[in-house]
Amino acid sequence: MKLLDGKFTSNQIKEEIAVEVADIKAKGGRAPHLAAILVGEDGASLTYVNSKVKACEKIGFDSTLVRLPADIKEEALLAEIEKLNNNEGLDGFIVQLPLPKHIDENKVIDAVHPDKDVDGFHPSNVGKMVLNQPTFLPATPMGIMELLKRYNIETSGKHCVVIGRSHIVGSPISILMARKTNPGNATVTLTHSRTKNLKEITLQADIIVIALGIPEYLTGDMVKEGAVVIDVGITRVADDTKKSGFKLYGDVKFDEVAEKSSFITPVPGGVGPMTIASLLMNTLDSYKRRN
Ligand code: BQF
Repeated sequence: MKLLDGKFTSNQIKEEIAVEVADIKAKGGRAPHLAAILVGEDGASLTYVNSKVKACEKIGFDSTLVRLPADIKEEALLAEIEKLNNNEGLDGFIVQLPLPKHIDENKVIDAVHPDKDVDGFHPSNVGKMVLNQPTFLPATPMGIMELLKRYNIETSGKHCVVIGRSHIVGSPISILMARKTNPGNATVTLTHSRTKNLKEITLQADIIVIALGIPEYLTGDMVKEGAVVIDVGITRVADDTKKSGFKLYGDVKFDEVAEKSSFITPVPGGVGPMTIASLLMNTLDSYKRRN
């Protein structure tokens, strides 16, 4: 088993971007600028958005965090989004998900201008992704593709089984893995909660991408010898022995599955850091498009 080290790889990418940013600034250019809207006080969301801001600082991007109360009205949130759409000094922004239940996530996604949609969630950008046109790819699937690319993992002609069909991970990664690109060109099976005989399917997988949010769901008996396993899950489970008060669990029973796999992502330090790196790459791309 070899580790797919997302922490290491994301640091490499951040270093590459930092060099470009330093070069831009040395030539008198302005810094790329990413903004994030955070609604409410959810602990995990706050951690995620803070690590995005911190990553910006580390590589020389400008960043802006817009914090809004959990009970903000939908129209008020849409008005904030419109302000960021019209802010010429911004290269891109994200609205941290999930949102409070009284807010329609689809309306929010539609409101972000596609040219500033560095999360790649707008229907127009999803359409471009499907058509293999240049666009912002959603950060987590993009990070997985980047990890596969940098570790030279062969995907062409391989059977990739995706577990979970979310709009954020499962659905887009199945599209990217099936596209006529490298990495890509895989034969993809997209499985979900209605799938029958999942184990029969995963046992045929050369590559498994699991994005369920169910701790340790994928066990050793479900994995073929030599498979590549990508664990997108990150669930916080209370743990008094930890300083933070919780431990992070992936969707993979790591020790069992590691024994069988050729490559596997750890949790933490696997896909998560690659998500952040991809967001930064999209922001730099947006900057270049605009300058
Ligand atoms: C790591 C996310 C579920 C719902 C909304 C590094 C992140 C996570 C883990 C991170 C995630 C998950 C993010 C690690 C952003 C990934 O070291 O393993 C970074 O910050 N993520 C998000 O913004 O929203 C989510 C998961």
